[in-house]
Amino acid sequence: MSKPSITLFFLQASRSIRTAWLLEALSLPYDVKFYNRLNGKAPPEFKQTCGNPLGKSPTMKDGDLTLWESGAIAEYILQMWTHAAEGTFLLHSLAIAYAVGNTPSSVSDEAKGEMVKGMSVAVQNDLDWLEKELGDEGTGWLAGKDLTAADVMVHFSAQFIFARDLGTKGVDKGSRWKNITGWLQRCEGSESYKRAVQKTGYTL
Ligand SMILES: N[C@@H](CCC(=O)N[C@@H](CS)C(=O)NCC(=O)O)C(=O)O
Repeated sequence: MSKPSITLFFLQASRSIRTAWLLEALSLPYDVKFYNRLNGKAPPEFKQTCGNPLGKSPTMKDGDLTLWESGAIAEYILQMWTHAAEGTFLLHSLAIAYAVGNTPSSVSDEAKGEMVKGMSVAVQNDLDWLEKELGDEGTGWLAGKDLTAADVMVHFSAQFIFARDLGTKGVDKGSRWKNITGWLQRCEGSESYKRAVQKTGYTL
């Protein structure tokens, strides 16, 4: 087994528990360098080795990158899916909605169809990636064993694409993207999602 690239510099009785908890929740492998406090402070060996000029905990290393501020560390850990929700899935699918909605009436249906077909390639590619990430050997959630912010962010994007058929026209979604279909149902069956829908009256 290869060595985890993440090392958490963990100071006892500190915000470091935030980072450890998030890493555990997401099932991400990491090493811990544990330090007890000395006179209530981080001990000198913590400050000398963690790589954080402020000498505060948590500090996390991912390969050559050193990060501190527990909020920034949490964002770093979650950023891939949270940004893909907008920067990948909705970017490509909304482009279709905007293009179709703004095509002049002088453009023939055939030309419009060709344009949508061309733009659908990116959406389908994105969905194939999501399908693979949710693969049969996964936990049923995007990052870790339970629902996380990654699911919350990507769920709307996938739900919207399927509901509006943006880039997915003519595809048997339940068969090509069966993992996504099951995951959407799982997300929508979660108690927190149901409560959010009930409280807000959300519908698509
Ligand atoms: N805003 C920072 C605060 C970091 C911080 O102040 N950490 C405290 C522990 S909760 C610390 O390292 N104290 C030890 C010291 O200052 O020597 C964060 O959220 O990570």
